[in-house]
Amino acid sequence: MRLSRYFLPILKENPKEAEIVSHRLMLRAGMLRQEAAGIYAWLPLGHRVLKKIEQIVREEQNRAGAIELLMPTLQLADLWRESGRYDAYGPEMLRIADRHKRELLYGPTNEEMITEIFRAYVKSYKSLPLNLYHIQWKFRDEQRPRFGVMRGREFLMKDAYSFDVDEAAARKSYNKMFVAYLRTFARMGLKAIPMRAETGPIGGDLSHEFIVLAETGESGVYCDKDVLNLPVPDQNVDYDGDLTPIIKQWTSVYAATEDVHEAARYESEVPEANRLQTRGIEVGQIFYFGTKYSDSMKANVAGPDGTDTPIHGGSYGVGVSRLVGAIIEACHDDNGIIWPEEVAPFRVTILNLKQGDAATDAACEQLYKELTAKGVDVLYDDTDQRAGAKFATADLIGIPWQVHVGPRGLAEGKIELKRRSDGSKESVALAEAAARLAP
Ligand code: 5CA
Repeated sequence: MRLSRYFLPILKENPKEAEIVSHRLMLRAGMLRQEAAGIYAWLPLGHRVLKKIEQIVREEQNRAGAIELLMPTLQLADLWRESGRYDAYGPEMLRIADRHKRELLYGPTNEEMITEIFRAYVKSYKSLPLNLYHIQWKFRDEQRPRFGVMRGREFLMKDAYSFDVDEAAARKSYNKMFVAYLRTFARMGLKAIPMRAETGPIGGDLSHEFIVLAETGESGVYCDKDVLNLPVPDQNVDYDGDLTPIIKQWTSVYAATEDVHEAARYESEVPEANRLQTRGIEVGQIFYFGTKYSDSMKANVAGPDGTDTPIHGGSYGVGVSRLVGAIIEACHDDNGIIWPEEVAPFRVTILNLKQGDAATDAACEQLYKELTAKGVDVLYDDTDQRAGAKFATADLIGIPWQVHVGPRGLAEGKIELKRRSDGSKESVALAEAAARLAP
């Protein structure tokens, strides 16, 4: 992509309305535009990151055996009357009427709809286990939307729903999602800690929130520092095998949100030097809620003995749009964002330090073409800005690799390679640059 033809509306000034660094940097880097309180347009740079995150979530859901579908954003109120949640959900639910005065709502979550789909088709325990997910926009009319994408009203969520014949099988499905979440967040360069949590309006009695520690986070948390160093399973983890050793390892170390924190247990289990009381960002939450929805909505299957039994369910959410903010909170410095490679909007940015100089232009063009041919995502800064401004923009938008191309280096056939994460610089022969930068 040539920056001269791209749409990257960088802000020079710090936007006043942004209270936390991720919101400030998203606005300054031209990733996001607020259209109404808690409702945002994703500008091209932000959209690229959102899609990268979405794809990692998708790959790890698929690896764990979940199956993707897509449900609509609008749902019938009557469906929610069946579960009893139409009234229970309260003012957070955006209620809408169509031209025939039928009551609709913009879905805040999809337990009811997926249960309706399930019961229409699945009649026997032989079709289980089943885990269906989608990645779709949600709406929650939060009383105080704030911190940009962190607490929006419209936000992108991955939500998965598992169906099992009994509690033991349902716990296996829960464990699969638990492991998939460990992998998902680690791939994005995040340390997300599973913590025991309250179930809230989703219901049930077993739940974990996955929390990225950050002072700006909205959740108060208590944990044993040892939990920060536990190993994340690699991609060869066998989802059909016994996952309980992994779950035991992660859940035997104290980690709880303030809602379910037990002070006495904390003090007896966690040595004083290991106690960590801090705040964090909830990037995902998983629930096992048994027969809560299958009882009320009559989602039964014929069990092995032929009798009708309500299925045992769980639901599993990831805050896809919130993750963009969470990653920036974890990965930035005074100059801007530092994207982990897996979620970066581009892998490489070429800075032409003397636009209009024939040799510099030619070298940049050559490198741009070579990298593009290798399938590398490149942003080529071919604008007529000064070198200093180009450096500042590149640092702000956080692309992992910067290639500085100017007449001084080129006189010796060299370019400068800068790694955004640690600022290290290296002089590399122009002819070798493309090979170095291909993944
Ligand atoms: N049905 C369940 C699981 S699918 C559910 O809705 N869970 S949830 O309420 O915990 O939401 C899932 C994830 O969505 C949260 O962990 C959080 O990361 C994200 N999320 C929730 N509310 C917001 C919001 N207002 N803005 C941005 N992300 C949000």
